[in-house]
Amino acid sequence: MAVINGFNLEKLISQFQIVAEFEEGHVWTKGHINDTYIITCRQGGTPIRYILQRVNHHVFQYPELVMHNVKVITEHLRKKIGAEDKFDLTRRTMTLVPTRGGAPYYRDRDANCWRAYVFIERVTSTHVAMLPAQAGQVGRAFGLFQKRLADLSPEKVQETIPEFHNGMLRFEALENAVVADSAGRVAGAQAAIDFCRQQRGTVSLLLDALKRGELPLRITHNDTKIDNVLFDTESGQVVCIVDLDTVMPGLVHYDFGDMVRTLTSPASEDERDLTKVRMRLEYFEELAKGYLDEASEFLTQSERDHLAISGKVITLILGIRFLIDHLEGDNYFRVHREGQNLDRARVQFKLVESMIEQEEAMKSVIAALG
Ligand code: GN1
Ligand code: MG
Repeated sequence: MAVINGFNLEKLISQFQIVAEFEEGHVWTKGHINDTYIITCRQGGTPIRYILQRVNHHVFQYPELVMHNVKVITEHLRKKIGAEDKFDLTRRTMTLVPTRGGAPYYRDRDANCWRAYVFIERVTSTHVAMLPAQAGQVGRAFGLFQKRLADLSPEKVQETIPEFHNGMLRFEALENAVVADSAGRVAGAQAAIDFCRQQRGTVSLLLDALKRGELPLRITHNDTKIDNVLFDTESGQVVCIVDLDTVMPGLVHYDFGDMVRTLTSPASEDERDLTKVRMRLEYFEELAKGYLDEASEFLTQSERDHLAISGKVITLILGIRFLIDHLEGDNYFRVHREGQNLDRARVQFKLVESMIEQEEAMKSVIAALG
């Protein structure tokens, strides 16, 4: 199909430096924020695919900053990875296709921001780790990702969503959403709201340590869920890390914490059967091993000391964000059924409980790793 959701995909893709002829396009439904289309073109008789995305400008109010960051990061990673081995470079790092005028994005008449990436073939992704070893692979991949960016000054990238991980502000926003009750959903979410209030002290643990000067700012990915890692269909090895929209100055704990959230639980982010949701220590152990294999060479002692608590902080903050969105009528995270954001929030809170129960064990794992 050439026209979907009122967007002429054939016309849009022709704005980019592609010589191939358009064949078809369809919607890619994963991801909570941007609109994604997979475009197939033909070049010399061979199909070639691209990712075409409309950046959500409600979430990213300055898409040009996002695209500045993506350009800086992809170019840096390409140099770094290419210096190690040039084989399959456009599979092992994301490659932006510039517009005909050479810009990193195209703005349409309605001010929508569009970008095109080379499609990475022969890969799969998952939202749940299948084996502890897979958690180790992902930990290593993000450790390496941070390491490759460690020589890039954090000032080179912009803060695309200010205060993204500011738990205290998220907590205040939750209290405001409760008072406003704009969608009439507060009564049905009382237990979840109470849980957040009990955990109030947890939300700011990382930011407080940053403010005290105990943790350094680095360039981090900030959305390290397992879904954002592509695995080779044949070998099962990590090929590429995707979704660079929130790469910005941050704490390594935002990345490690989100990995603990998504790599250790056997359940989906929106699972309704909460008995399935828990933090599995054997997955945590492999994740920590893999991550530290790459990251120990640049982490400070204090950064290491905060790794074990990062999961509960990041998971709680995301739970609060899902809960706020539920209370406000699902304006931010895309939902596919009613109540999905509340389900997502509940899963996060159950995971936080499980992480708190096993906090000492997680600390021992990290300590034993050197
Ligand atoms: C959103 O769009 P997606 O799935 O990459 C969100 C992340 C959350 C994640 C939870 C900009 O990411 O912060 O951790 O959902 N991205 C933004 O699945 O808010
Ligand atoms: Mg994202």
